[in-house]
Amino acid sequence: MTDNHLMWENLGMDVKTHDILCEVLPQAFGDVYLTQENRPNGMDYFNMVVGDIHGLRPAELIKLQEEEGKKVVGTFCIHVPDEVVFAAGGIATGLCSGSQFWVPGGEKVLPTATCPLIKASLGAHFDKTCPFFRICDLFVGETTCDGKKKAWEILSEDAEMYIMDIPQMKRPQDFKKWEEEIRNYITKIEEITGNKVTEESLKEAIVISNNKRKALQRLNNFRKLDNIPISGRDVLLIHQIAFYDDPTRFTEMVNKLCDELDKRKEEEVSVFEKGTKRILLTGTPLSIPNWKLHQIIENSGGAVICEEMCTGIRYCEALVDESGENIDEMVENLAERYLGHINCACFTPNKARIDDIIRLAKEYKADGVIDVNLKFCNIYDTEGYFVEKAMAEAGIPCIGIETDYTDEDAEQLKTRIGAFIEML
Ligand code: BJ8
Repeated sequence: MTDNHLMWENLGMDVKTHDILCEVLPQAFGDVYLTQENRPNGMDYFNMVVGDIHGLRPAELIKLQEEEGKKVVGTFCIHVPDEVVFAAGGIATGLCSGSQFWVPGGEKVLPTATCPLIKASLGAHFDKTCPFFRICDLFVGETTCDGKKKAWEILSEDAEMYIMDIPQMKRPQDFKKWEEEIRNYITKIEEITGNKVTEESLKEAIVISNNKRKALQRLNNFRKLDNIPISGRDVLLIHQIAFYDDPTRFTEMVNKLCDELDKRKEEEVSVFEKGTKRILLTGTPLSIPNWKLHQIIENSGGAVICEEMCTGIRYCEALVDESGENIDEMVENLAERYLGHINCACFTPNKARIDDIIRLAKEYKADGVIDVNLKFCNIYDTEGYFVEKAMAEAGIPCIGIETDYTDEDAEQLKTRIGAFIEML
């Protein structure tokens, strides 16, 4: 592996502190991933990406900034349409952070009773221990939950931020408002990149993003089989990398993996023993490198077969209608997909999410559902009431769990999840 220290120094990172993260991450990855048997060869690419996650892609982004004048836009939520950035010749990258390593840094500026995802994201920025935060030319926040809304104000003291005001309902006037927000976002991105979003470029960006979604959905479809040819944790990793990688290359690599899985399907290869219980996860996102639950579930006699999460189905299932002929129609189609088809708990009411969980549990033949809540996320925690009620009515076994990024509750989770799986 190349030594990235010079690049990190040039980015103004706290290299010494960051070295501590570099020491623990390979061990964690090895424990969760490399201990698995019979992994598809197509995982090699994703292993490589994550093995040098703070080196490879950051170096590529810096090169594109320096040699081609490209702008990098960092986002924190799947409601923000990447297509706009791509259409203006920019690069979009996810910034949500999934490690406890960054949480204490976030707690220096945020209340302790804030969800770990927000604390880790701000910690990664203010501690200067994540190259992606250093590289971005603009951060784009959104008004989904209260924690994020207020965190953006703090982040904006130290970085250029643009906020998209996401409606909290899905009435016709809310779609109109979201269209307006997307139009304003186009203007902002044009200003930052110095490039115009044209009919051609937006159309092309919609196709590129849809192709990525289709590849991910092709991958997810293998998890509906009785013989599941890939583990849940591998699919989670791919979903997490989707937020960072070049979209066209990523799509190609996912499709290549799927070609291999097609062969496994024919040969009825499964990475799980017969009788392994099929678990659907729903709830708050699992940002990289948050692999804790998948590891516990899959080491306790379960297989994760679907994530009704933003690091899962919510990210890839719905496509943007490609038939838009002009910018107005395309913006309307983007609004329809990015507001209408993402069922985040920030909406009221949010019955479509409950319907999705029931539908997905059937499609993926789930034996049980685990409703996951990141500690201090009020909206998903509260919605857990409806999730548990609906699962009981539908006769689908379900438990709710709350966790954070530490390993302190690992033993307790193993006991609870183990008992749940045994009962299925
Ligand atoms: S669309 S889930 S990515 S907002 S877990 S920060 S909600 S307190 S991450 Fe999210 Fe967009 Fe919704 Fe998805 Fe707040 Fe809850 Fe934390 Fe959350």
